[in-house]
Amino acid sequence: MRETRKDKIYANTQTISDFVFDEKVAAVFTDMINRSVPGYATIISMIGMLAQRYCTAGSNIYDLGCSLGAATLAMAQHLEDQDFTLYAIDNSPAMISQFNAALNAVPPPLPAATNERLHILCDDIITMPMQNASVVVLNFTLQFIAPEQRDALLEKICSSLNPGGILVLSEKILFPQAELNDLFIDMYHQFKQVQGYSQLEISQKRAALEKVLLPETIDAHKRRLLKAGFESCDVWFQCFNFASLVAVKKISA
Ligand code: GEK
Repeated sequence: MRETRKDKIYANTQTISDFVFDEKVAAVFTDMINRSVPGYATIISMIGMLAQRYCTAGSNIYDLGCSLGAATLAMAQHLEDQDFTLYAIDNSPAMISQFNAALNAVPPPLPAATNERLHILCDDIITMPMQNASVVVLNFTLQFIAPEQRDALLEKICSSLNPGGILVLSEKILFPQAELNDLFIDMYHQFKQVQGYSQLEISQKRAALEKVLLPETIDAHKRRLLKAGFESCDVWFQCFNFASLVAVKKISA
């Protein structure tokens, strides 16, 4: 297994430009996301359990914005012997190449037979076709999609799901009440400090993400999910301003 490198990208004072998922970020991404998203490891492991429950024989599973494939691997490990095809998609060439390298590590994270069920693609989740899905994962990806493209993406996802299929949607979130919004952001920054990030790192990363990561309220997400055609949706995990929802497509029309 490859060593996880420590994220020091914003450790020194620098001119801040918009955050991008380039080689530098991909090289430290596992450390970055674990120290930046409270509950990340729990969410990843529960995505594996949800996939085990909802994957149906012969169906497709999609991990949209897979980065280094943490959710993909959790699902594949839970589904080992089942009949599924798992598409892991990201439009960052650096992420896809490092994900592929991790799959070829010694010892490999997955048995060869499970590996054959994975298709890792460098593609745009907005334009790529989807069909015959039982489980779709958007784990902290929708927040990076332009707001005007979000409705159409969720409609495409809902149409691609078979009846009874699910979407797992994890996002950084906003709160309508300013007092709670401020409290959760403060607690989140405290969490990052406890994880070893300095005030400089926290403020420079925040500036880099300002125009790139655009969060919404839980209500806005729920409204969009129902409008896209899901029958029901609700939050199954929340820690401060990070939440994960599950949305279920109606079993029969
Ligand atoms: C995880 N899900 O570890 N098409 C494809 N990929 C995209 C697009 C797009 N249009 N826009 C952004 N991405 C992962 C973490 S990170 C979240 C997801 C974060 C990709 C982008 O390249 C990046 O790899 C990912 O979405 C978001 O469970 O860094 O907070």
